[in-house]
Amino acid sequence: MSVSLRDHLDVLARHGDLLTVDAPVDLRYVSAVIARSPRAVLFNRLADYDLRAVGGVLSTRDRLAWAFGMPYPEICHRVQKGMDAPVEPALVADAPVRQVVRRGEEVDLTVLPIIVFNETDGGPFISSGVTVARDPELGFNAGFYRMMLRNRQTLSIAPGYRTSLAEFYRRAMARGEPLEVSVSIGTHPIDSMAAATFLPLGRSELHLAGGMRGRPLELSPGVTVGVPALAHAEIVIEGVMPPVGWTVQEGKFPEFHGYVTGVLHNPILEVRAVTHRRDAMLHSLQMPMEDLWITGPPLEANAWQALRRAGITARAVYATPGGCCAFHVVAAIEGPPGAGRRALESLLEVGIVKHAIVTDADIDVYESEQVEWAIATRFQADRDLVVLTRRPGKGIDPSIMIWEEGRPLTAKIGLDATLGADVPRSRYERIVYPYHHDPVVETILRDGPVPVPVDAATQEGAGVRVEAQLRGGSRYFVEVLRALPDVPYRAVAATVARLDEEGRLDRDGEGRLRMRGTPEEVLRS
Ligand SMILES: Cc1cc2nc3c(=O)[nH]c(=O)nc-3n(C[C@H](O)[C@H](O)[C@H](O)COP(=O)(O)O)c2cc1C
Ligand SMILES: [Mn+2]
Repeated sequence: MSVSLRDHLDVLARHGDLLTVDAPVDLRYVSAVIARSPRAVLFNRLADYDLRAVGGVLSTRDRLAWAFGMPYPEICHRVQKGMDAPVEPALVADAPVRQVVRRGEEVDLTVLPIIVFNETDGGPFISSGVTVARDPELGFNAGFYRMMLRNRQTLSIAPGYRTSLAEFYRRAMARGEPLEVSVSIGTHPIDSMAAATFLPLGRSELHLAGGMRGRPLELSPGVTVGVPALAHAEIVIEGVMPPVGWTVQEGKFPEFHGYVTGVLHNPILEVRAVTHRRDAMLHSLQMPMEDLWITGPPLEANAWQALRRAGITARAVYATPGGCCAFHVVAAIEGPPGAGRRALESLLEVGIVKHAIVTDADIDVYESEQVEWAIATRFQADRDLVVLTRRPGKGIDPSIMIWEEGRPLTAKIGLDATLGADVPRSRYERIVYPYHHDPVVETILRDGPVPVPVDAATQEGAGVRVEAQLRGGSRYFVEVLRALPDVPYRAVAATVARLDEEGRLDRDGEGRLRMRGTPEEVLRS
């Protein structure tokens, strides 16, 4: 079973999706190389640094699918499984991440290859740290919170105000105590996804990771703090957040929504120890692409749950990358007329979803052009649009202009692109190309020998046989062709043309061909 980032790199290498750079690279180029590389990148040597760097390991849907060993759309069900059946983590001795231990005055963060990601960053940033904390009443918590390098033994950390970590910190401050944390850098994508999952206060992402794997997440006891770290991480930073609050300037930094956020005030993290594998690599987790695919499936899991609670049968749910895998969700549903609106109302309550779309089950929600097509052809704005105003929003959404009592307010919309109950289904006849799945078509595409009806005798009898077909009842042109596989197309077309010229051809209300009746029959009908 894959437990480490290295295991994941092996998987990427097997898929030809890892570029290994052995020449020494200056850290200033690492961000751009990761951004421009079509593959994940492992920098085996860095000029002036002993440790290695790696990036892009989470940048595509495929990379996540390979990490989980399942198609991407199924990952959300694995998250759900972890939520339903969490597994207690296990402490292990002699974790690889403790091969090198520096504590106290030996700590020097500047030996770590921490990169600058973006032109206007406030400094070098650690973006890939899974921060573990413990609260006496609430237990463990784990999440990602970016950290900016300040000096040899100090980082700042960005817990926001509404995360569980922010609440743990406020509680520690109320006790007048520092909050101890461990920061595990370079984790397996399953553990990273667990840490990126929003769980209610008091529920532990470490237990979620165990539940997602069906076996305990292995932790290593802290060497200077009372909180453990992920045993199979590359690097662990231990430290405390002194009980002084959000006091230091921090940022700017690129955010998950694809923009650079401004300078904030954030807490300090005083570092007590750094431990790492002997040949450790620092994961330069690049925003936004490496953030998206670990935040989508947890959101999709919550969306499935919300739809189930609303009594809706869903076929597929996708948090789309264009919607930052957070603001947009598309669901293909089955259900009675009216289910679309109910589905939208549920989806717009999930996470920070702002725009939701529901389609019928025949739409592939992973193909944005199909979703757009459903909107183009099944949606009427005055009938199928749900608009909500003044809902709780996400503070860093740059479009939000309304704040009330310090809370950002957002508008939301839902688009019901399912077939309207009152619209005739006959308007939605799908195009089917004749002989689409016929083996002959394959043969033509392969440029192999194709059977052609050429028998002169059958051609001679063709007119009679086509007429017999049309006398047998109404037939689409293609139905006549299919009934007479040995008759050349041109003979069928010529017969139909002749019958038309002779005034003997008729058409029914569906456009099928038939023979015109005798004058008596016509009068009777
Ligand atoms: C790569 C990555 C970086 C993140 N950086 C931050 C951050 O700097 N500050 C923040 O508040 N949330 C950040 N998040 C989101 C939190 O990790 C996420 O909201 C998590 O659910 C919070 O967990 P908590 O409520 O248990 O503290 C980040 C998520 C990812 C995947
Ligand atoms: Mn949490």
